[in-house]
Amino acid sequence: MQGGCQQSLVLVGSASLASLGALIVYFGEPAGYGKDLESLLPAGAYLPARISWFLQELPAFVVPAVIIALQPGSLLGSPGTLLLCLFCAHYFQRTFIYSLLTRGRPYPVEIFFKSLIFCLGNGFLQGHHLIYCAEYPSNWYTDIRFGLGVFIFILGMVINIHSDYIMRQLRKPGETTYRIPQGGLFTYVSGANYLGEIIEWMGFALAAWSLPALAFAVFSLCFLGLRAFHHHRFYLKVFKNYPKSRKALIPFIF
Ligand code: NDX
Repeated sequence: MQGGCQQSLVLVGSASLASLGALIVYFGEPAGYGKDLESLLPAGAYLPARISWFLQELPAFVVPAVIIALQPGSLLGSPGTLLLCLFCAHYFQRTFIYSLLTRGRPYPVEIFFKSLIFCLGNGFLQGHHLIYCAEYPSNWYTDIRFGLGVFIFILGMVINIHSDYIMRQLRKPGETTYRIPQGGLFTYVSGANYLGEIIEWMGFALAAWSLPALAFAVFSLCFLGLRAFHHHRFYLKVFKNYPKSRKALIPFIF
């Protein structure tokens, strides 16, 4: 195994530890941005949400895009390249559309730096592994795992973007108040945007059939699943008229 690929596996190990860390650290206390500022009020400086989200998510787009641009010509058109293009499409949207439209509250600088490092590491891990380590059989494009995984990825992305759009419409520019989200998958769950994102990375892991993709999907499930749970609790506490049948993350179940 090449040295770079061994490093990839070390990073996968770190990502798995981060998932475990997220479960332990955030089980009782939320992550410390957005709604969670309300309960934690961390000391320190803040950045405008748009600047923070743009800069922190940018490496997750740029690093894989550079890896694609520098890859050996023989890999053009390979499943790994196509999958990495999907990854870049997600982060293009998150960096250049979501971030620049967000109406979120100021973002703690400390969380900004942690997120920046996370996005840099994850962008490198997924990019390097898909281009230089992953090996796919010649019929991977017709394999059920690839087709179904890409379909699930796109479905999740549509749910995520639509749900983020619904959230954004709850505020006028400059407002920071919280309202009850309505419509789309919010009819069933408080964390509709998170559900979409989790579905996305599960689909990606299926299509990529790789440990780094699986590690990121598990991380997203732990981090966003807990966040959905905390937000659900927040809504129930703040809004007495919050829909009783709405669940935290999984419609009709949890
Ligand atoms: N950024 C992913 N952990 C994270 C930032 C925090 O993209 O060290 C993971 C990401 C990072 C985290 C990132 C990784 C782990 C870190 C963590 C910080 C510490 C942690 C580094 C990188 C760490 C260990 C130790 C384990 C390693 O004012 P406001 O901001 O609340 O406004 C919100 C608004 N809104 C409402 N407006 C009106 N009425 C309401 N009721 C409203 N409710 C919300 O909507 C926002 O402007 C907007 C969305 O808010 P919210 O809270 O629903 O979503 P948010 O959490 O901000 O995520 C936004 C999108 C969403 O689509 C989500 O799926 C995606 O980003 N996301 C977010 C986090 C991580 C992630 C995806 C992933 O893991 N794939």
